[in-house]
Amino acid sequence: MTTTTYQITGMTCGHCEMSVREEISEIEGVTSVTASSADGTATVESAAPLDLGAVRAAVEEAGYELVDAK
Ligand code: 9UX
Repeated sequence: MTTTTYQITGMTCGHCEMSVREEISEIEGVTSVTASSADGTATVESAAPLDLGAVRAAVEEAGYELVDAK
C-alpha cells in the first residue's frame, strides 16, 4: 500500500473535493482518496505507486491543476 499526498490548486469547496475524489478514484489501483480544499491537497492510497500522468489527467478532468512535486 502506498499513500501519496498531491498538491492541487483551484479547489474552493466541498463539491470541488468530491469532483477530485471521484476522478482520482477511477484510476486503477486506487483504494481511497481524500481531498482538502482548505489544504489544497488530495491524499491517495493505492496498491502500487501511481503514474503521475494519470493523476494529473484525473485532476485536470475534474477541472483543477496538479502542482508538480519538486
Ligand atoms: Mo462550487 Mo467548488 O462552484 O468549485 S464546486 S466552489
